[in-house]
Amino acid sequence: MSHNPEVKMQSELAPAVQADIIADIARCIKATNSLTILTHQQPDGDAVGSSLGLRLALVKLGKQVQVACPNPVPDKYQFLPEAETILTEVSGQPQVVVAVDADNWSRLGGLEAVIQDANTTILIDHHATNAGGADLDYIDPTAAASAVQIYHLLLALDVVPDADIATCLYCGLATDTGFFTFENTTPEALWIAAELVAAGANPHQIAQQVATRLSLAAAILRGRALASLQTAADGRLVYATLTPRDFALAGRRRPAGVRDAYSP
Ligand SMILES: [Mn+2]
Repeated sequence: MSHNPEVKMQSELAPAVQADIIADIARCIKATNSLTILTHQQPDGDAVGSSLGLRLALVKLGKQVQVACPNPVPDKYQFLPEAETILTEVSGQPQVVVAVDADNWSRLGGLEAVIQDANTTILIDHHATNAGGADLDYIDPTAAASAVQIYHLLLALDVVPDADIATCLYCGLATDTGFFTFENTTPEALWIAAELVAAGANPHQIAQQVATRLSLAAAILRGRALASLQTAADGRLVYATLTPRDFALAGRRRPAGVRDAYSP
């Protein structure tokens, strides 16, 4: 199949919807030597992937960058490039702070105070409920993931994603779209996914790490949950029950959230 010169690249087809604020953030970043990236508690694939992708890009620009999250990175995201650089505490007194994927400040948990003490705050998030409040608010509910916004920011910073950056951002985009099955699977999400794969992200390996592989404990819990299914309200309600004994049988402590019970 020959290349069709009529086919335009994603960046031409889907310009960032908030180019002005992105340009402002890019200018602020370029003028800064040291940045701190924060993301939300109980981090998901977008929180981890977007933060790490942004960190790698800023390091490429010669910046000093630390990333912090109130909770440790879940095991299934530890494969991401330089995941070990994510700290649970902030060192020093950061002047420029970028909050990523946090739909409100309280989601930063114990790190929220860092925002109050900073000179300049930048918020990058895609939740429609986000009320903003940073010095530079880049809130775009049309973005499928914060990873999409980071991608647009990297274009504004003239950073071409390498394979590591692409892997981090693809992980964020894929997990927030349910591996391109949720309603937020827009043309833009797919174009950017294609760009990230072209840049070196491996969709198969990332899906294997994040979604396909299952630990024995998680498999046992899923099995017991399915075996416990009951119906109510004339079959309109279906529910499953997991008791402390189920968790003990699976060799796993009862997690804080139900979703965690299922995590690989
Ligand atoms: Mn997200």
